[in-house]
Amino acid sequence: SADETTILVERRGNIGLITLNRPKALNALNRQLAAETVASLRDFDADERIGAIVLTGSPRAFAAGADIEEMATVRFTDFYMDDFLAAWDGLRGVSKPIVAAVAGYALGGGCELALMCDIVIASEDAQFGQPEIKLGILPGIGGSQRIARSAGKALAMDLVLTGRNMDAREAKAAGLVSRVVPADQLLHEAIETAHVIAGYNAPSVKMAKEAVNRAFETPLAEGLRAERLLFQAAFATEGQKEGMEAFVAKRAPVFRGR
Ligand code: CO8
Repeated sequence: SADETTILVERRGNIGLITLNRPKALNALNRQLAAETVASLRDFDADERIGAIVLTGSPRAFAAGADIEEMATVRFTDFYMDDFLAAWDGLRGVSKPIVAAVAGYALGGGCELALMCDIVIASEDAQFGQPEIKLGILPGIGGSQRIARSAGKALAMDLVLTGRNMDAREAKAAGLVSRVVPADQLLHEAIETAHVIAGYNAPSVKMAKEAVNRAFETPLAEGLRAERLLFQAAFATEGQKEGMEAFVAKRAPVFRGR
């Protein structure tokens, strides 16, 4: 029912953990789940105590895509006037790193959601794919673009046109996944990764994420210029002073929130 939440939200020290929680529907991404997930991501992004966010699903499915039941009767004009995928665009405004911990199916919108995250850690049993073509549609929240940019045209066309699944190893080899780990280590690995990031100089973490994202949005010369300015800006942060002083003094740095 609409009263139940579709996600679980926890704080673990200085990281935020969001678990997609519609396991009976393999975490199909309906409107409510989109709104709740993006709202929680933005809450964590605004929370000074949080340095990184982990987004995960269930053991059987990260997410099996958009909710097909919800979409089945939608017509063009409904979609055009009330673009319910637009909620997911809010994810691009999250400036803190998001680590996706992917087990089981990451299909359609589920694959696209993983690809919107900054680091993707997959369990050995993860399955990625864009099966929309089998439903008479095509990817709608970035799959055709992000797979083409990260892995190249060959794999993007193969996945998007055939709808076939790809296992974690293939996704890793293609550059769509950062790491592959045994299923029983997935969440631990993702949380540890988020903890490592959350322990660094928060402004330089934000700058680093922005710098890498520029690679997907601009020509090289502009990306290089943006990186150089962000690099210089890092010297305006306390964390740069602390990080370098600590190195010179052979002690561990202690980074504060800003
Ligand atoms: N939407 C709604 N319900 C779903 C979905 C889904 N995408 N996927 C699974 N379910 C439901 C099933 O209907 C079933 O419900 P019930 O128990 O009530 O019958 C339950 O989850 C379990 O699923 P199965 O019984 O099918 O489990 P199997 O192990 O037999 O199969 C599969 C697992 C292969 C993953 C299968 O469920 C499947 O093919 N699912 C659909 C995958 C798919 O086509 N995804 C793409 C959807 S379209 C899309 O994502 C558009 C992207 C652009 C917008 C993105 C916005 C978020």
